[in-house]
Amino acid sequence: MEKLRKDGLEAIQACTNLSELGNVRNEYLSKKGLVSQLMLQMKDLPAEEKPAFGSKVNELKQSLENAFKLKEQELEDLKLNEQLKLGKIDITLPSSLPRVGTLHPLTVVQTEIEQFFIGMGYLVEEGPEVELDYYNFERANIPQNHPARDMQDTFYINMEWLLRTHTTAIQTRTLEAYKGEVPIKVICPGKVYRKDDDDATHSHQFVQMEGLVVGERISMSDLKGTLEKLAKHMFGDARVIRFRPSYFQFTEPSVEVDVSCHICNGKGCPTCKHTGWIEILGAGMVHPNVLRMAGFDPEKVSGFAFGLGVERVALLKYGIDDIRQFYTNDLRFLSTFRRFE
Ligand code: FA5
Repeated sequence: MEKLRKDGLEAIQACTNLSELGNVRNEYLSKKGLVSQLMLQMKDLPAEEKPAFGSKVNELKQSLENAFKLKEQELEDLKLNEQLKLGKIDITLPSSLPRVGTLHPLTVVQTEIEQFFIGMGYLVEEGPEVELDYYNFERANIPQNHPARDMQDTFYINMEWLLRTHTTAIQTRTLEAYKGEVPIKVICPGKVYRKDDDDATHSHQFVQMEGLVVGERISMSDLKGTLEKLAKHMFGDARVIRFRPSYFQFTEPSVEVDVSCHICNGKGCPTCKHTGWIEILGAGMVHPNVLRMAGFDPEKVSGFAFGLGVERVALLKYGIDDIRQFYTNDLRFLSTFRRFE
């Protein structure tokens, strides 16, 4: 019996993994194992020795059980440590960055222009894209059948409704809403639509931003100062701007404002159609007829207005050579604007 105990304990200690330990357990403690076979010898003993023999075998069985349990725990710990070593996580590795979207460059530029004007006390006004002919043209001093309508080739829905061709439609609505009260200082952003042929600087749908200031003694020099400040804010001092006399039915006098081309620096290239300049906005002093139609007395108040193309500003600001890039939703193009947010 002592030899069995010694051999058993040694066999248990010699095990290096749980499967070997299982085999040793079977050999010693299963139903037909060595300890059970020892029990069978009891029937050959005299009756008085049987209890002592039985309790010795039980004690042997118990000590082997204990040794198995301890060894089992030891081998399980070993296995777990090995697994931890294999699957070790290196917490010093940099984590992978989640994909983050970006603001669209036109949104970035629109917001920047809005912030510039809000900082000068302007309010933001919006209006409908499906607009009445009345607000888009008539209230802008462009009556039915007037040749000035040809300046903006229009998507008509029916005789009365159209897709607005300029944000001047928001200007005429705003003038009406103020019911002759001054001062008015608003900025009106929004999408506009024209049957223009798409090319590097033209799109059939684009974003305009209208500015309107009406009050006592508002003059052309207020307009000029405001636009010069805007150009410097958006493009820095390196770009040059110029004012050209122009014609709009709803302003008198009227100007167009160009910025020197960012691609060729004014020398002439396909982007600026070899002129060295890119037109960004139209402007002028609000026509007395427009003021009168909205209930203002042009003898007492005056105003300036301008309408700029947000895409044109974005082209210049970021040195992009084709306006169509803004609408193709190419992620390779859009993701380069993350740094501008
Ligand atoms: C107008 O739309 C006038 N309503 C602007 C205005 C407002 C003048 C208030 C006076 C007072 P114009 O058609 O020039 O004007 O357009 C204004 C600006 O929109 C242009 O200077 C240009 O920057 C941009 N623009 C015009 N057509 C397109 C086009 N097809 N694609 C992209 N931008 C355009």
